[in-house]
Amino acid sequence: MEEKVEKTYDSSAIQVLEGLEAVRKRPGMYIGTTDVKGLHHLVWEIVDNSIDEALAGYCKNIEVVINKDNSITVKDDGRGIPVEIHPKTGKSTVETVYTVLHAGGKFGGGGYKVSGGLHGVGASVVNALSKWVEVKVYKDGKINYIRFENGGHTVEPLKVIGECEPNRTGTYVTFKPDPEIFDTDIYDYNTLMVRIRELAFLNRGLRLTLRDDRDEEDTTGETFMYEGGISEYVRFINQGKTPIHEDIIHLEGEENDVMFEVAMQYNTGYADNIYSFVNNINTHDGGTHEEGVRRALTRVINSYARKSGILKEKDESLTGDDVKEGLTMIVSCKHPNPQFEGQTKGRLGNSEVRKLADNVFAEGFQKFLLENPDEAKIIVEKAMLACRARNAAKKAREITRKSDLAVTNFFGKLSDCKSKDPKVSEIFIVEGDSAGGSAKKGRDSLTQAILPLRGKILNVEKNRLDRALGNEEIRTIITAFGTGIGEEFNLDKLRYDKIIIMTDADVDGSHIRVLLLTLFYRFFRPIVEAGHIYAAQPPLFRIMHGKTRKYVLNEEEKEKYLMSLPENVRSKAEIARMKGLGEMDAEELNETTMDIEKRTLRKITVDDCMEADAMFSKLMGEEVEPRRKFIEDNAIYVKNLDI
Ligand code: 1YM
Repeated sequence: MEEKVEKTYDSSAIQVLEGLEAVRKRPGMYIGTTDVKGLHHLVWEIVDNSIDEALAGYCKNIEVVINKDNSITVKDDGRGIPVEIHPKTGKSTVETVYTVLHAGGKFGGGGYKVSGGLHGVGASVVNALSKWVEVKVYKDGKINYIRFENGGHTVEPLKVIGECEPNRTGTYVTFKPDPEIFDTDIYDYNTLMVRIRELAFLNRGLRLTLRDDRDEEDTTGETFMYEGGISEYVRFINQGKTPIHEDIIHLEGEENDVMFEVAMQYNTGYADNIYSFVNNINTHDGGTHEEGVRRALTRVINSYARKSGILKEKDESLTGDDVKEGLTMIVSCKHPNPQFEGQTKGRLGNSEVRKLADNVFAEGFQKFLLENPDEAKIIVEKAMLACRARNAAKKAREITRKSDLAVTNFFGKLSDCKSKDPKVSEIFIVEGDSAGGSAKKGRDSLTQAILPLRGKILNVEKNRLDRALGNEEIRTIITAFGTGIGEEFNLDKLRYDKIIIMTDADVDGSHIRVLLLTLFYRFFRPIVEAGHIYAAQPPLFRIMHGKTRKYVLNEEEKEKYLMSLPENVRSKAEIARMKGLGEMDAEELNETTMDIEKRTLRKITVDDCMEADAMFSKLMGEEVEPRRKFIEDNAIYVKNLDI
């Protein structure tokens, strides 16, 4: 008998090493990637164990420290990982948790055991992929310590290294990712901070701290704790937006150990910000929890709108799209046995959750509407406006779609290029008729189309798609692009490879650029994302000496060029500051700004557009205070705000 026991023990020990070796051989299977994302994933695997302990009701504080050597320490004040000998492995439970693959869930019992990152495989995976790991467990007045090296080999088995106050408990883990496994070993503070803040929002009352010991100045770290939980998350997202009702609606319910909660608030904008989570994991593709809420939201608003008489019998019912306009919403579900579906496992599949979400939301939201008739009216009317706009936009789209591309009149002032090959075609959107005229003369008409813009295009901040489509310049842009808009948008139909914004380098020029970027960001985001938008860079200076004409983009280049000239030439050089595009003749414009060989273009990124959008909201949105502040701060630069 005894022999048999020993044998079992031996073989399980071999299994252990094989297990962790498998993780090192194919790390991608366990943590997705070994790039910077995988590096950060290790932190979440450890933090998840602390979060589980918090969900079980035993842990109130979690601290994450980036150490000087880019190792990470995670501390919690939970019960501490059990230290007694584990019956199956004959080793301490701590050691078992850190050396047996998938050990985490098997030992506990009860609780959610669920937070888990992408793969939820836990501590042993971190150990397998680390140069070294140290675990300290504070429990029963003792400090227990164990150390692993080189992919999870126990070098110091669990031992007591000191004493602590009898009621102090917790687990401290420090690990150093193995540089042989990861492409990089540098942790990014912001990446850790954003997720830690999110975890604080998603687990109300839990205190999470992040400290960066690489930073001499960071002595206290940043602490995140939100008594309001996801309500505070909604308020955080709606910062800088204008809510249309003061109170954030927060509803929750529980059934068979499944917890469901939702927080929401409408703002005056047209976009929706709906995020859903299951066990603190973002469900990008939604799933049953989100579906339940959306279904109930549409149903309850319609039924309230009808019963209260705001929506008349002849009016059509509001759709899911109508009721989510300007909605910021966080949906969070905690489930002991979540089924994640879809290619990226970003969808919750458990069908019972749909009903729970629907019931909890419908009941609570209906109550809110009945108890707050003023807010209810504002919310319903907003959805009705969205509905009207949707119908108007549909009509307008039909017009742009039906239009015959051959009818040049419909293009307004567009001078199209001869080529119909999108790969070689480009369109210049040019500020002003006079620059437009020069551009038309100076262009390569085979591949370059010119669209002059008269004055300033419509302010899309204050106008929905339907109004925007009523604006001739915008309609011309849409028709010229060929992609359609809204539901019918199709990037494959884009008629130009490059869309080049050509504006003056002054305040008006930058206004037009901001307006265009905002338009693209709101209505043509995929075009921006695919990298088709550019800004032309007209020169700021012309330097003439002898027969040479040299154009330079900025002050710095001017100095550089002048310094490269011999002294006697430099002193005679004539330097002119270019006032605007209109000042250049066709030949000059071609040479400096349009010629594929000579010009400089700047690619516009989504970040540029987001910045433009934010600036635009500040300038043109309904919030008066940010606009006042912006004008005050920038009064010396901004001369003309009458867009
Ligand atoms: C910094 C990392 O791992 N905390 C942690 C882990 C555990 C417990 C408490 C715990 C769980 C249970 C009972 C239980 C774990 N225990 C296990 C296992 N922080 C960190 N805090 N007692 C303590 O689930 O029943 C795995 S993780 F399996 F040993 F119970």
